[in-house]
Amino acid sequence: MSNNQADFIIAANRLPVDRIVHPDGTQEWRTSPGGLVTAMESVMQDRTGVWVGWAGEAGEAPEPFTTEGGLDVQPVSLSEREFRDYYEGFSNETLWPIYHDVIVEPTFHRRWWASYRTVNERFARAIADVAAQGATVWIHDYQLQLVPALVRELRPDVRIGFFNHIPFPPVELFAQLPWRRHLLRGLLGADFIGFQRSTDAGNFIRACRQLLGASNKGDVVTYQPGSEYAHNKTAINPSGTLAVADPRLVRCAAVPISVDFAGLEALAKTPAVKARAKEIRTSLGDPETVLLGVDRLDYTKGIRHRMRALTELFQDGEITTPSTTMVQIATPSRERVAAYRQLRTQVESLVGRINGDHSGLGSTAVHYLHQSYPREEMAALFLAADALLVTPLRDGMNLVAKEYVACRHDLGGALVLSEFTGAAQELTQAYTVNPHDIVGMKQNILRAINDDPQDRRARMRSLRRRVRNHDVQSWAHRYLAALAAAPDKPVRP
Ligand code: GDG
Repeated sequence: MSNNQADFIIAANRLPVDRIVHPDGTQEWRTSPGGLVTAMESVMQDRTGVWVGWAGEAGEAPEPFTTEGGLDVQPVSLSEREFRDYYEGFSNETLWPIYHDVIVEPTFHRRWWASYRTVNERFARAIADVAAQGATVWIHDYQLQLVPALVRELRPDVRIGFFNHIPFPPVELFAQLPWRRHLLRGLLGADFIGFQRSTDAGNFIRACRQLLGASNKGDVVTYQPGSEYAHNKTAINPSGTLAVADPRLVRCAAVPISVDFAGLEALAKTPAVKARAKEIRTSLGDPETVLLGVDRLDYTKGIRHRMRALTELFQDGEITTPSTTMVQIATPSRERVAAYRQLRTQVESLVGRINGDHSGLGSTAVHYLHQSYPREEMAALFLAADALLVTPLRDGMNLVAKEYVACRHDLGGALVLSEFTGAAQELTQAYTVNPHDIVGMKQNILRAINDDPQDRRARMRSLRRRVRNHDVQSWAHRYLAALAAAPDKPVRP
């Protein structure tokens, strides 16, 4: 893609491609399948689109290229040091814990913040370089919160949307961030900011009111850049001036993300996946009940709480091997971050204890797999499981819950779902749990297993209806319609 030609730009920390090096030394870039890619394909049809992001390898960025799937990508470079400071540091050790209810303590380093700013500036320049006059720019997630305002400065002609995939925290937690106002001002460069839940949008609006002196009418925030310095004598204006620019209107609303329902359903209906699901049950010893957990190994996902409930269910004799077994897929994640290494040790010690106490020869209580699998295998696991346990302490949405529902074309299975996920707002027919309430969680796991099959099927039917009618394609269309209609024009007082 040459300069200034794209009328639709997606910017996300990571490009949806992986470099594959073949044994003969040749290499190719393979598009990693995922909901976001499918959604983008469905909205890119009549547009000249380009995806701006990091290609996944530190050092110099590869030249822009087109994948074999026809996706134009514009790689942005990250040095090894930037990967540590901007990505592992500021994004994952500062922002991630603050945005997830401070489940672990956040770490603040000025060096990390400086790197976050530098990388956000680089993304903004890359976007400004490829954008055609009047283009639409859609920026994704917490790693790029300064990009909307930076792009607006470089290219006031483009329309800018931002979507936050993770929760937006209550202002009491957000206010801990030494750079809280910079982040808000960065986001307010957008015309439309989408969140997973209306609570997230509300939290953001409250933060803008309290920390920037912005006002709002419903979901539209009016912000006058520079005005907070006039009102708040303690805030330092970095430019040293009191210049107040035109007020901006920014709409902030919930547009919950979803999954490719039709694609997943079709995958789960293939003979190969159905046969594999049977094979999985056989290899588990044909138990009556298979429980399943699928998570990135992240402290937000509530894996420890789930294992505690499971321990007690085995201890109470409510479930026993070999008739019940649990499969826990824990996909490796952020392994250089200390909190993730600690979590791995804790989860593995809990699993080891359950298995030591409750497994027998040839009958394992918990099959724990610290690996990632192809999507066909995931679909087969979903089909094989009598109940999926999704128990995060906080989760923006949780796509795994929706993927499970999309795969259960047989109306089998049951979903146990934490009320602290975005998905719980929509999937009200799930067995809802508070993961901090071990007693309640145990009761609901048992209900999910033992309820009348008719009731379970009715619940699954209703869950499927919801996800079918609100799939990832409709999410992308809804988002872009809201962005196109956003009240971006500056209002003269
Ligand atoms: C963030 C927010 C929000 C996992 N292991 C394997 C695998 N996966 C896939 C799942 C699912 C995705 O990864 C994980 O998505 P989640 O939504 O569950 O969680 P996060 O990674 O934390 O995502 C979250 C999401 O963004 C989207 O907005 O919902 O709240 O935290 O698609 O299936 N896929 C394959 N093999 C694995 O081993 N193929």
